[in-house]
Amino acid sequence: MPELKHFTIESPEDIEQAILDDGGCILDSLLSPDLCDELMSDFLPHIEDASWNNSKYKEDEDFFGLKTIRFHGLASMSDRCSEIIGNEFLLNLASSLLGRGKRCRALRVSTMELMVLGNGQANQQLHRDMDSWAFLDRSREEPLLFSANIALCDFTSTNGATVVVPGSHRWPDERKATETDGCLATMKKGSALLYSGDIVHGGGNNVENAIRTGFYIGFIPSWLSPLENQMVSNKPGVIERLDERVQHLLNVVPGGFTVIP
Ligand SMILES: O=C(O)CCC(=O)C(=O)O
Ligand SMILES: [Fe+2]
Repeated sequence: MPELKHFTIESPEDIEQAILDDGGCILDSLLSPDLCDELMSDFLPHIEDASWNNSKYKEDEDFFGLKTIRFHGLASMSDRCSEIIGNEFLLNLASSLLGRGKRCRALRVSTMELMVLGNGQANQQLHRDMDSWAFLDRSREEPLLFSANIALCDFTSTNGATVVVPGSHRWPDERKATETDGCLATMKKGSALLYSGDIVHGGGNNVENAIRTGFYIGFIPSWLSPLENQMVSNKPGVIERLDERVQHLLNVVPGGFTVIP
């Protein structure tokens, strides 16, 4: 069985190399457990109010599954989102990774999503997040989407830890993953699965009687269209009150976050 390498924030170069070589890795202890608990207490009332498979679109069931709750507009639910959007470590890594091809001079956030899996959620369809921009070819070294799925609780082999197929970011589209190609991104609360938009992955199977919650944030070059319009997904006035730098990252003020040359 393949495995994902684990790192700490002390080794940014090794992390970047692992994302280039394997398509992803796990960063232990990105956020403090206290910050995760605070984020969860902000999100919990919204989760409790929502129904399973809360997408407006029936066809989304096939992709997301039946026992999942997904939210956008996260800045309206928690002021602490700014700490993730402005996280220096993630921004520097995103800047270094996306900047490799010299085709990205500024970056921004594509979307943030809360990914809640409940008891009975089956394995999600395996996919590449880059498929959201289906017209882009994948024959380049650097990713055009760099994502973090931050564990707001422990991700275990029984509560839906993400299934990841290391190396699949370099596979041709027609190659299908078999069961032995994948591994589970098990990790502690506060750790994050860091991955290229080209890697094959999907949410795992939750057989526990507790929810599994991941906080997704994806970074793209500023010339690519973001998936989420934060002015539309958030309540009026919320985004306008955020730091100028965060507003740049959320595409409200033009310019994005300048990539280190
Ligand atoms: O829930 C997860 O761990 C991953 C979900 C995912 O990959 C997606 O919805 O794109
Ligand atoms: Fe995904």
